Amino acid sequence: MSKYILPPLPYSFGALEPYVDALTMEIHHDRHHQTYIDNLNAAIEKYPELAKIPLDKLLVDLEFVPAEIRTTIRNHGGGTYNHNFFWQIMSPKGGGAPNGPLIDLIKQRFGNLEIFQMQFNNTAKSVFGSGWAWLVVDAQGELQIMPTLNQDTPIMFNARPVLGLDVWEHAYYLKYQNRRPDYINAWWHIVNWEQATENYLIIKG
Ligand code: MN3
Repeated sequence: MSKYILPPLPYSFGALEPYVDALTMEIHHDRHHQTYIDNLNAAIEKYPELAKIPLDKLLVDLEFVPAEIRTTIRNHGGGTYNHNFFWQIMSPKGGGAPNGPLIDLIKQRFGNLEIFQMQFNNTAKSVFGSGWAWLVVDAQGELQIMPTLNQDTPIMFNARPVLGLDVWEHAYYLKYQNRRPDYINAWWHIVNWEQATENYLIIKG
């Protein structure tokens, strides 16, 4: 039996329309995410002792992963981890502004929500090629905006994700083609701030 399985989407493929279209969601979830999981499972099957180690630990301690599968764990384990996170951070009931402690901290750190979103958008637009933009809590406990390349994940850099946006072309190309900025702007309409706040509270313990 495979160790990792594709988690079901918490909403239908079309639920995030018109901001993310149903066909993109179906291909992104059922094919791209599934492929990361399949390749992760294939690597783990070669080294069954790794099956006992949680995925986040494997990614944080990549240097202890056998060299033969290290790149596969980094890319496909990272892809598995990032997409598990990504589906949760969107919702058909999303958008607007966060409540509670997260909005206060965003204001403290960035000035206001609009400035934060502008800086986040700039980071997301600036990722060259494939990658992600993140709002994280860094090792000092501060909110930071950071990019990652390919399927690298903030936990590999001692940061924990609150919010993350996939800017691989597979996430937007069918609807937006080369217009990544339009996809980024649209995405704020479906951001699940409740989940982001929960992520923050879990990190803060
Ligand atoms: Mn993706």
